[in-house]
Amino acid sequence: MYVLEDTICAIATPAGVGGIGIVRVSGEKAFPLAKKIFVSSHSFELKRQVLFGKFGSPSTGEILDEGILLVMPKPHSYTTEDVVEFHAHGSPTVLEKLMEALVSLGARPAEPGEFTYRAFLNGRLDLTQAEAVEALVSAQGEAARRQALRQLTGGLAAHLEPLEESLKSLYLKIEARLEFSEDGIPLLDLEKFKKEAAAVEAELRKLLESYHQGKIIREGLAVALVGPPNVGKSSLLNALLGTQRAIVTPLAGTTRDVVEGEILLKGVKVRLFDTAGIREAQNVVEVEGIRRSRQVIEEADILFWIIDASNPQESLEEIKKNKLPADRTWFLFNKNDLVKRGRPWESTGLDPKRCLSLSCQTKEGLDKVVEKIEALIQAPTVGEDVVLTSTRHLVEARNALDALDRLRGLINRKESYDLWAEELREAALAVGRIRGRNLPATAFEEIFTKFCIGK
Ligand SMILES: Nc1nc2c(ncn2[C@@H]2O[C@H](COP(=O)(O)OP(=O)(O)O)[C@@H](O)[C@H]2O)c(=O)[nH]1
Ligand SMILES: [Mg+2]
Repeated sequence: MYVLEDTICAIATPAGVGGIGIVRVSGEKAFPLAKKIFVSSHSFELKRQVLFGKFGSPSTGEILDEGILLVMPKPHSYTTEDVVEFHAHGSPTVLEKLMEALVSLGARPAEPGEFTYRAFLNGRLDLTQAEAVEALVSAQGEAARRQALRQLTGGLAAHLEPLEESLKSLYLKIEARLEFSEDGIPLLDLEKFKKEAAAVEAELRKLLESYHQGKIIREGLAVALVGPPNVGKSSLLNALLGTQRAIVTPLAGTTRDVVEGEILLKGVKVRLFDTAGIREAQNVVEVEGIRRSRQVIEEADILFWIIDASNPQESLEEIKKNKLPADRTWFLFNKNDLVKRGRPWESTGLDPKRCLSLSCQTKEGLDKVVEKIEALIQAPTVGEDVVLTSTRHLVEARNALDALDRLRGLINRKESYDLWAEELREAALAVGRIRGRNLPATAFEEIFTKFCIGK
């Protein structure tokens, strides 16, 4: 894993040509190295400052570029170590030369995420915040940016802290009664104890539920447009995208493959999947197309099962044949321009609350479909957008909940305190691990190596 004593350096700006390119250096030698490379008429000492001058090769003395040097002495830097940044012209050649110069003087090219790892180890960020750095860098869309920033500024950490504290205090209550059982410690107020444990459990459960929403914000909401052929799935995709993305024809079986398009709603990326019509396939291509449709049905967050309002029979039969997940499925009656006004779902047996009527041709009702998607990008369930954002968080929150669940069983069965203590300890450790406490070194490796170089 990362060697912490090394002075590390990396190009922090993206590959390619740009106005400015930044090389970042952190560690003990950052300052002496900068002194050898930075050429300026001013002498400079180790204090927080911005200097303009030339960058020279330490071996040949050749000038590589001119630019700005940022000096950030410890502990007031990203890593809390001595940090310098060379702001040069954004030329890959210049930046490579600077890197060569730094390495020749004893710095080491940084591994992905190594700067953030140091910030974490030195206590400037907890693990949820460190993870948020990467989430923010790769955020697509406004909602993902906001979520990452909230986590970066400690939103999740602040939410977890009191939970961990409560679990620890519950643990200590039991632990005290374990060790000094004879010492006249007052009897445990069991009702109060159970109430406190239940409160933590409820909070954890809310956090767990927030994971799904967090995922939607980060990765987007997947909406599948499914149904039999010729009902207007491709037409709906095009209408929602506002382009002629998918081919539309009066022929059944036009769409053979999954066609994907993206829109942004409420700052969240919505991924729309137009699929091959589901029916008895006529040939091998269609068989494969329908197989892919079914896969999309499995994986999508939302299913819009589309029905031709002027000819609903085939669609209704297919609904019966296909096991649609009731909690994710909505029924869209399309082509309402061809039928008389009213509720086309009457006498179909479908839940009216799950039905919408629209026309891709006249665009009537399309706004209702958009509103439906927006409503499904739910309002946050916990506090101010505090959400679990990674499967790592999810697993640990589940571990904690499982332990509390077992604890409840132990209490009900009047099992001994040492078993209670074990579960409470496990729950507290699991919550702590979300923030990076008590984790093995290999876990960090897994987290930080996903970062970009220079971050
Ligand atoms: N009248 C009417 N025709 C539509 C509407 N939506 C789609 N169509 C027509 O229905 C046929 C099949 O449409 P398409 O989008 O290819 O259906 P898909 O097979 O489900 O993808 C095409 O001829 C479309 O022009 C609508 O709202 N009203
Ligand atoms: Mg189609």
